Amino acid sequence: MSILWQARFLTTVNHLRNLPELAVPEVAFAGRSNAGKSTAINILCNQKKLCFASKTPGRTQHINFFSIGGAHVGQHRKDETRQDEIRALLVDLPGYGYAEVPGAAKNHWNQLLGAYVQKREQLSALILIMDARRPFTDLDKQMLAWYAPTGRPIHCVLTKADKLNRNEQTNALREAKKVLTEYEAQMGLKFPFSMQLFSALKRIGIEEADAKIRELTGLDQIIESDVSEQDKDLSAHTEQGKKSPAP
Ligand SMILES: Nc1nc2c(ncn2[C@@H]2O[C@H](COP(=O)(O)OP(=O)(O)OP(=O)(O)O)[C@@H](O)[C@H]2O)c(=O)[nH]1
Ligand SMILES: [Mg+2]
Repeated sequence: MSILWQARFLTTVNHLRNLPELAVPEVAFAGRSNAGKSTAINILCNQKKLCFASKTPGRTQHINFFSIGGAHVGQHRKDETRQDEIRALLVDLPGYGYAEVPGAAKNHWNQLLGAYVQKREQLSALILIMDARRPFTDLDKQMLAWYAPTGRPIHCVLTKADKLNRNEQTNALREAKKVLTEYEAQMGLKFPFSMQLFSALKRIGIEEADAKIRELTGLDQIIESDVSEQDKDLSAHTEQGKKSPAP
């Protein structure tokens, strides 16, 4: 059981001025529309409908925040989150590159996205979700151009790996690494990066992504016993509110 399973919807934002003011680390999932961001978040949080994933591209049109900490895992999912116990946020960003969005809306998204990844202080890392069959399209490079100068870590998740055979998977990883190494050299930049294969369908790379996200948010500093203690504590808290059974 991962601490990410405690994820709860926190808020949805369409303007930078409405970003949540919690001072906890955030990890944001960026990528082309339809790449599989929402699906990846759902699977990592072990919840089917935390994020709205869909066959129709352009589904996630706002910045959606999910809190980790301050809530139960499992059967108590409707319990209220204790705001003061939130330890990190996962952020589902609107996908880029969806052709059928009207110009004005597209500009609005781009500005929102660009400003968020460049300026958000709490943003501790970017998870760049890319289809393993075509990593680093021009729009992914645009995202890189916004974010890389911050010098913060990037973890690339090459998803839909189920569509590739072993050889192709190895090549995809090698190619993606090459793009980032060359980008660093070309731009005279340095930023920590890592990458992995992932498939929601075949459940490839889930543990690896989970461990990476916990590392990047500092959640791996929370030892398991703390999590179960917190869960126990929260059960006691919610039990109080319930009507006691007749003696
Ligand atoms: N084969 C396969 N399909 C996947 C995988 N991950 C996601 N998909 C499918 O890809 C489609 C898009 O997934 P979403 O998670 O909604 O994509 P998104 O990146 O959130 O898209 P936007 O919200 O438009 O930005 C859905 O039909 C998913 O079922 C995977 O690992 N393998
Ligand atoms: Mg989505």
